[in-house]
Amino acid sequence: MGTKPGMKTDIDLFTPLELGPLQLANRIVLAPLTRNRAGEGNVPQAINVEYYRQRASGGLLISEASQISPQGVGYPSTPGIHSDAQVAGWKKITDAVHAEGGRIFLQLWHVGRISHPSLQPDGELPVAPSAIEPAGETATYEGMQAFVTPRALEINEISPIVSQYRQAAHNANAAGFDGVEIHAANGYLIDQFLRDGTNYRTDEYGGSLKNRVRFLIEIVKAVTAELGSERVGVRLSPENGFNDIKDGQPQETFNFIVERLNEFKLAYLHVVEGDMVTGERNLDYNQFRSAFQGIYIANNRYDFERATEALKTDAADLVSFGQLYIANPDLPERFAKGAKLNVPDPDTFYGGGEHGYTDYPSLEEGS
Ligand code: 8OZ
Repeated sequence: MGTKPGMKTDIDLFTPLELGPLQLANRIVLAPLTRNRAGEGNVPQAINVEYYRQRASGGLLISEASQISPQGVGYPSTPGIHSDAQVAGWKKITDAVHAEGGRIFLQLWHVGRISHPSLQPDGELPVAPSAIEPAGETATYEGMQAFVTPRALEINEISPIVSQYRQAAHNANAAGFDGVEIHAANGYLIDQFLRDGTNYRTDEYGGSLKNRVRFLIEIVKAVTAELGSERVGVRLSPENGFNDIKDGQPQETFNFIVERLNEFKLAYLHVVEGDMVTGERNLDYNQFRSAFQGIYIANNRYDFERATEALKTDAADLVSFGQLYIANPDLPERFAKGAKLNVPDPDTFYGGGEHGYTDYPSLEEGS
């Protein structure tokens, strides 16, 4: 039987995997998904507990993006991990997931310029590496509003934000999470530092690639010092244009970033492959996959067939699912049985209550 070198014919989505100290039951990951259903004070509430509990049979769950500080907020009803009430709210979620035998990481988030004064403390301007306005509009409590020009961070404001990432990781641990994922993707604050299209700084955080990566590396150092590197993952999106992010040389930029991340023995690298909105895919993701010396999670529009293929061709170790997991709380069981999938309803992705959130039927309940 002519199997190609590098093929992993014995591996599929149901092969367990060791992720640092954790034994994952399968290779199916719940992608981090903003659902805008946090309670008052951006505190996780009862329906959020039910949502994660329903999805606990995935090998690993990654929480929706969660703000490290009030300044990190960019959308209505998104949870944080900076207040005691938020930590207590998350603890109920991690307890529920663990009671089902699941594993869960928290995604650490600061949106940078992808915010609006109406969402910021004291109505202040959002902050960014440079004062460059994103094109388009953003969701606020008062409906869609135009983005504003952010305020460029002063150099002495950067290390306090790095410390907030560390404190947030500390809080995630107190909330019972198995680890954290640093959200360095999708055009938010860290990504704004990484890209030449949003970072015009002339100090040590801008200009050369080495300088643009400095903010991410300082955060990785701080967070791994807090939790141990085997409990920390990083998410990148090398060619995603979401949130008006641009880079002149994404393959080179991200090859360099991946090499820098090898200095830490991270739990994993999580990559949004291609563009989130259009699905277009032009970069060579095998370069990132093979350069990274650790577990690689592939994401963006995978289905059962493509995910299985990715594992068998050694293009990934784990695959995360977004829309399919929104609509199918028992996605691993459905994949295992080759069962029909519920169809996701985009109208209920962002905001609302139980409908489109916790009321997608399991196989047992029938559709
Ligand atoms: C879609 C809508 C709002 C936020 C991301 C946190 O892209 C998000 C997000 C996605 O990472």
